[in-house]
Amino acid sequence: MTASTALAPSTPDPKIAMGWLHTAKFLTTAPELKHLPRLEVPEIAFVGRSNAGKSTCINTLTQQHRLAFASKTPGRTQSINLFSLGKQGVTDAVLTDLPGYGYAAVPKEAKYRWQQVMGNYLQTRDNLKAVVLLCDPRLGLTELDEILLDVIRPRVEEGLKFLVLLTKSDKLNKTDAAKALQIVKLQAGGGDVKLFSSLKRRGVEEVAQHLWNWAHPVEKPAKAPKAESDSPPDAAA
Ligand SMILES: Nc1nc2c(ncn2[C@@H]2O[C@H](COP(=O)(O)OP(=O)(O)O)[C@@H](O)[C@H]2O)c(=O)[nH]1
Ligand SMILES: [Mg+2]
Repeated sequence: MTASTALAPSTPDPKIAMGWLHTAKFLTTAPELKHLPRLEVPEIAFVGRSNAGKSTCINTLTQQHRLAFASKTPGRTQSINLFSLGKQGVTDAVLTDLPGYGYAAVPKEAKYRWQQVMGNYLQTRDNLKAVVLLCDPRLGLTELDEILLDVIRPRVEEGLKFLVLLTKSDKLNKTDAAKALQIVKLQAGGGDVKLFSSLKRRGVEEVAQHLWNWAHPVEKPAKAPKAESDSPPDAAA
């Protein structure tokens, strides 16, 4: 998978990106894709194992302690939760907190249901612009994370943005964090991977800038139409 780490030249000051994220409001919750409203604005999905730190990450990025439900009991968030973003009440993007996976105590039927819901969402949500995969660096990418990468690979090849965040990086010393980063970079096949910590606020502003850029792509100036080489000399007159 390919992705670029560098921030685009049009990247705003972190304060602008953080201010924009702070506008986040709960929009809706749904048990599966078919119950979600169809939206035109770019959508950025947060995915990962249960307990990876998704909800905490959303709360940290939006600077709202109780926006996404963060829990000490893994496996609790079983719905798709949408949060709208935008200044002056005009929604210009949506964040999605998807149900976590990989929690051992979840019964088989629930696991199967999760695969259906996630697969369906990731493969068919039209306005999905980017996926942020959260991963505990002490576990690395697990089998379920790899399955998820396989599911989104065709869309990444078509332009879906993709970023892996190694959450809770405050739990590792510098050497182990650097090692984890290298390993997951290899596992992610060249995809963009960053160390992150909600607790130590590591990587927060840079991730905010990525999110802002994904939601506000710079329109490339339209190329001037090429002169037809086989048109008669007076055709342009
Ligand atoms: N040390 C540390 N703990 C974190 C961090 N982010 C989340 N946690 C903890 O990890 C647990 C799971 O977090 P949560 O956001 O609910 O995970 P989710 O299931 O992926 O939504 C909670 O106890 C959080 O307090 C972090 O950056 N550092
Ligand atoms: Mg959660």
